[in-house]
Amino acid sequence: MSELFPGLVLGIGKNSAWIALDGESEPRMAALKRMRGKREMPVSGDRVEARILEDASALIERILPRQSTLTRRIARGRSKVMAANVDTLVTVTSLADPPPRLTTLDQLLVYSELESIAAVVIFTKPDRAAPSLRKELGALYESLGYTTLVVNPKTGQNMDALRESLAGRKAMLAGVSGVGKSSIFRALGGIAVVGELSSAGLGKQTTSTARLYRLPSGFLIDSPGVSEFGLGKATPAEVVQGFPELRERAAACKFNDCSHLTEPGCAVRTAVDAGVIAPSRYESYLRIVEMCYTPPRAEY
Ligand SMILES: Nc1nc2c(ncn2[C@@H]2O[C@H](COP(=O)(O)OP(=O)(O)OP(=O)(O)O)[C@@H](O)[C@H]2O)c(=O)[nH]1
Ligand SMILES: [Mg+2]
Ligand SMILES: [Zn+2]
Repeated sequence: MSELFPGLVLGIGKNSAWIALDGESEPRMAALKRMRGKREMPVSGDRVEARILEDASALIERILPRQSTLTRRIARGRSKVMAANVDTLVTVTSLADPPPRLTTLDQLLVYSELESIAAVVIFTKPDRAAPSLRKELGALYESLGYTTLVVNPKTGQNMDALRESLAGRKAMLAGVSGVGKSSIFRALGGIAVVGELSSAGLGKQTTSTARLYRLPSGFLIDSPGVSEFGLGKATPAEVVQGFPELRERAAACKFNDCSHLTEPGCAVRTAVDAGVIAPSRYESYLRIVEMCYTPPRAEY
């Protein structure tokens, strides 16, 4: 039989995948091998071993063990693997069109904190918003310790800085539709392997399947909609762990099971009232708790 070549999965279709073999720049369409009647499904970011077939397409023989997976939490504690070997979540938020959705941004940051992966905060469309907004949001997320950049993929503004901060990272872009994820991906020189892989009916410019751009010693995945990143069920205590500045103060609350909602002697609310914690961050905490938490039913 022919030789096996190592490669990287760029994107997934129904019964096939796009892969880039190591050392090659052109992606190849790859079929998946049937294992005991079932196909073992690779995901973007997977390392694989493949054979090259006569028509230059490939056959994935083996998916190598994953170092980590990025999962989407769905109902009843189940989860779905979205990507493999990702170590950085690159959140993208536009300053205008659509207006910044800070709860979504904060939810992605909570996800990265709970999954123990790095997060980068990107703001796009500075040309469409007041400079004061750019400064205010940039300063807020910078102060929380996140690498924060304002970029314009159309003019190239700060794209070199972004490329630099992604070097060596295995990253995935995330953000709501229309914020500029694909524009960033293209401006960095991403390989667009949509075509046969895109699922119909989502609007022609909307990304419907993960795509991937290989960086020197890393990669960047352009992901479809942010709705994929639900936090599932989480208690207020778990959500707090996703907010570094809340987590830091929660220890000083009067009750050690304080949910920071209405309890007296709450150090988190004191810090919000004192202007030490940004109101928008506390607002996000409240909304995320509301979305994620169903209190245990009272027993009668
Ligand atoms: N003026 C301006 N327009 C931008 C900027 N970044 C992106 N755009 C435009 O915003 C629109 C949406 O960008 P996309 O890159 O398709 O957004 P996306 O996040 O990939 O959207 P989905 O694939 O639907 O999730 C496009 O028309 C881009 O040209 C920017 O910094 N300034
Ligand atoms: Mg897109
Ligand atoms: Zn509290």
